[in-house]
Amino acid sequence: MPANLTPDYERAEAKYREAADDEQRLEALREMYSVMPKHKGTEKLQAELKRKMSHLRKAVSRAPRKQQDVFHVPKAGAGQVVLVGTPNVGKSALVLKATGAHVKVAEYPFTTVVPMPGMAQFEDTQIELVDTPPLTAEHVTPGLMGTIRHGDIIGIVIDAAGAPLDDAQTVLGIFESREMTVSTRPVQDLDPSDPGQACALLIANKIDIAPAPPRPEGQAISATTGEGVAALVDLLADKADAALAAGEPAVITRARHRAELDAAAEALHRYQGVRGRPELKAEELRIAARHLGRLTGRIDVEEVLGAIFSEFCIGK
Ligand SMILES: Nc1nc2c(ncn2[C@@H]2O[C@H](COP(=O)(O)OP(=O)(O)O)[C@@H](O)[C@H]2O)c(=O)[nH]1
Ligand SMILES: [Mg+2]
Repeated sequence: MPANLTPDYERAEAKYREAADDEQRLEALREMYSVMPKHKGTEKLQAELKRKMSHLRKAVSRAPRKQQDVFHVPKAGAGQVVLVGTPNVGKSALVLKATGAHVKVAEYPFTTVVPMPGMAQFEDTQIELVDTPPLTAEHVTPGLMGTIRHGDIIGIVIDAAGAPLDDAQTVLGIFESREMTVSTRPVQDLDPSDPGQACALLIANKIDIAPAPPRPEGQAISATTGEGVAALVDLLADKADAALAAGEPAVITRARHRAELDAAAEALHRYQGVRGRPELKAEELRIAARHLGRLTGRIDVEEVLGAIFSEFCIGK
C-alpha cells in the first residue's frame, strides 16, 4: 500500500476487512474510494477499487433480498439528517411538521420504536429527515447507533421549555461513550474533505412555550406552530450542499446558489466594462464579493452562530 494513504482510508479499509457481507463490503469500498487521495501515485489502486466495486455491485444486485433491516434507512434527497434526542423533545413532531410523514406524536415516551424517514422540501432541494427512537442514559435501542452513524448530519433535538442542557448532555454523553468524539468547532473550521467528521446541529424545540428562549435563526423552532422550521430546513440544505460539494465536483444544485453566482458574474462583467472610474470599479468588486460571500456561507454562518446553540462536530 502506498505510504501516503490517510488514517481515514485505513479506517475504511478496516471496515472492508470486517464486513459481514457483500453489501457492507461495497459500502466500505465506496468509502475507501471517496477518502483516498486521488493522484498519479494512487491510480492503480483507484482502478482496482473501481473493479472491485463493479464486481460487488453485480453480486449485490443478484443476491436475494434479505430481510429488511429497519435500522438501515436508505438515503434520499440531497442529504440525510438523523434527528436524535431524549424522549418527548419533539423529534416526531418536527418530522411531521417539516415533511408530513406519518410519524406518531404523543405525550408519552417511547412512542417511536424504529427510524422513520420523511422528505422536507426547501426551494429546489429535498432533505431527508429521519425520526428515531429516543436516547436515554439507561437505554439505547440496538441498531440505532448504526442509523446515526450512517446519516450525513445529526440533528440533536432539545426541549427549550424543559431542560435543554440536560437533553444535550445526555445525547453527547452517549456519543462519547461510543467513541464518537465531540468537538464544538464552528462549522467554518471543519475540514470538508475529512469524512471522519460529521456535523451535528443543536435544534431547540418548543420555543412557543419556552420561558425566554434565545432565538438564533434556523435552530430555534416550534414543531407545533412551525416557527423556525423553514429556516432550519434551509440551514440543513446548505449543510448538505457543503457535504456534497466536498466529495464531488462542485454541482450547483440550488436556485439561490445559482442566483448568487449569476449576480457575482454580472458584477464582474460590469467591472470589466467600467473605464477609468476606480470608485465604480471598486463598487462592482464589492458587489461580486458580497454575492460570493453569501454563497460560501461566510455571512450566513456568522448570522446563525448563537451563543448557546453552537455547532458540534462529531468524529465517527
Ligand atoms: N408546545 C409544544 N409542544 C410540542 C412541540 N413539539 C412537540 N410537542 C409535544 O411534545 C410531546 C412529544 O412530542 P413527540 O414529537 O412525540 O416527541 P419525541 O418523543 O421526541 O418524538 C407531544 O405531546 C407534542 O405534541 C412544540 O414545538 N411545542
Ligand atoms: Mg417520537
